[in-house]
Amino acid sequence: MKKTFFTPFLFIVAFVFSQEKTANYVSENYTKKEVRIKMRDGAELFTSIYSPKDTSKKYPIIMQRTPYDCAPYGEDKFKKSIGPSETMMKEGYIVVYQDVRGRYMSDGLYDNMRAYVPNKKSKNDIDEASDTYDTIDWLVKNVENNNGNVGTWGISYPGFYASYSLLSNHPALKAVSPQAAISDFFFDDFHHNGAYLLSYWKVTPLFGPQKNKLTTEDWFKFPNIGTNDDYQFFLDAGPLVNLDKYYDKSNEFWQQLKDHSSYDEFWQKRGILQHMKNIKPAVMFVGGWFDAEDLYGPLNTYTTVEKNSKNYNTIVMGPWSHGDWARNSARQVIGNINFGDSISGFYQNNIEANFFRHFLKRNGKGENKLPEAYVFDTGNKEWKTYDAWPPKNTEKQVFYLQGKENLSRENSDAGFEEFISDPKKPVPHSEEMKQQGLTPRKYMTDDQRFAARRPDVLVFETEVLNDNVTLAGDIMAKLQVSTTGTDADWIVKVIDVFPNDEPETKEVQPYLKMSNYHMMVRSEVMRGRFRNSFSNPEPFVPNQKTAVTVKLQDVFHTFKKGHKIQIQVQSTWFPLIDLNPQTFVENIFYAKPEDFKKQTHRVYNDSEIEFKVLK
Ligand code: PG9
Repeated sequence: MKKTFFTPFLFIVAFVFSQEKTANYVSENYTKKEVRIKMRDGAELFTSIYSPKDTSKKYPIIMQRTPYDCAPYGEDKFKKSIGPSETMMKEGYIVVYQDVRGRYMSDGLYDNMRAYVPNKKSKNDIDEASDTYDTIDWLVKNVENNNGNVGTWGISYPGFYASYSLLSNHPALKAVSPQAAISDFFFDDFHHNGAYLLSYWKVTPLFGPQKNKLTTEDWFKFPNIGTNDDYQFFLDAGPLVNLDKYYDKSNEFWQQLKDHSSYDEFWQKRGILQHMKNIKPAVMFVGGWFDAEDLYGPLNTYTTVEKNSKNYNTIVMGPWSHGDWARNSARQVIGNINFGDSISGFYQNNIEANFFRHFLKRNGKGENKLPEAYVFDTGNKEWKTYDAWPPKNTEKQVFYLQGKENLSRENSDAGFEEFISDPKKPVPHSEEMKQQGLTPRKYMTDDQRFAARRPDVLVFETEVLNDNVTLAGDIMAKLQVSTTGTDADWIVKVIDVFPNDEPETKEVQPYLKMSNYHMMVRSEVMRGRFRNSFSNPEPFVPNQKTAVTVKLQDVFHTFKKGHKIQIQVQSTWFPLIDLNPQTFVENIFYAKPEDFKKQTHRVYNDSEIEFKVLK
């Protein structure tokens, strides 16, 4: 089009008009009903039903059960957009939202990650599966113009309820898409391998106090800590019990976190992976390679279903942070890294909409071109499809943490690297003072040069790569370590070191360059006390060489020719995770100031990093 003064103006008009058009799309094309559906034990769950005005055909029902409200409440108030995407909204579905038991306008008490009750004996044996069954049963029998097929979807905690819906075994449930689905709060969100995510402390009120009436408003408050400097605030706070003063006894969840510092029956019974077998509906798991909150969940729930069921079970993993795939961002940028344009649009239109259309509108009949695994290579920045995840054509390749900061395929050194780990001067998880948003996300692709220069961060890197190396699958860091103390955390980071001539981009933050950028590709912590069992923590014997395995979640990343693979190892990561006193105590939440001691840690050169490399 000829460049004229009017082009930008016309663009603005078109953009505003399109937004306006979409903004009223729901109220212009859907009717809304609000009902209270009675569960088998008598509790009534608030349910919002959006039905297409065009009643010339029947529609499947697609439902999201959520702890995060069904706002706006009132049959005359409409959401700006409904369903998994605008594409599906415009295609036409009966879209249902439900406040789960104990939240907002629904009856009952809330139970965080409510445990599944396998052999229900009475109508009072309820869980999220029975609530889903009773809801679906009512919907298919009472909602006008439905075609008898039901789907569920949800992101994050709603993703957990979508996974849970698979256990309802309602015959009308035909397609489920758990997205960034929490599977177990001891490995998703609030803990990683037993280390407590201190950076989530501020959001515990979200699930803390029970509401005392039906309400359309939040009944919980987040603490005001009066500073942007989370690092200093939590360092000054000292032992975790000192944070009690910000929460009263009604914050049950904070109390539960403190009282269950190991993987005990409280957490175990709430994990959903143990129940994910003999699944029948079609399932499409979705996750983001840089999802800081729920990466364990989607990957491990997909794998568990794949192992224990014969149903249609697929996975989509894109270059996304938490929930990015559901946004309409033209450009997919996380922190300083731009992964390309219209990636979430491509997913919504070509993957998600096809999945639900195939199983809910075509009853699974006809050709379905979707692959087992639709995965985005975050190094080459391109989609790939495979008939399995991880791909069958990978091989294990082992590198060793050798002397002189060498990450080598040879294991020729028999020594160790050592560093002083000081809880009073912990390694920051981010250079930035303020945590961006409710929970930290940007660190997942952030530059790690700031850490590489600290004496308490060990660095090992390969020579410049002569060929591309594509990692596809999990990464096992089999460390050989020792400490002068009796407890320690071990953090392993996998970093893509860009060449000095890496082209600069407009996304890179001020004062940073893409030249020699140390891009975080994957990172994980292992709380050393849990090295043999998450339920039975054990101290270290001071100065005794000890095996600690850190499993890092799957990646799909090509380290290009001219780049280097770097591993960083450290023992603090603050305030992303809480401080390990490095003295073995029964429960770190109740550690005393005198328990926190500087210790010397060693990483021996026969420590292995095991990659799954695409052949
Ligand atoms: N799993 C996400 C989350 C839960 C609790 C605290 C912070 C994040 C989510 O549901 O968005």
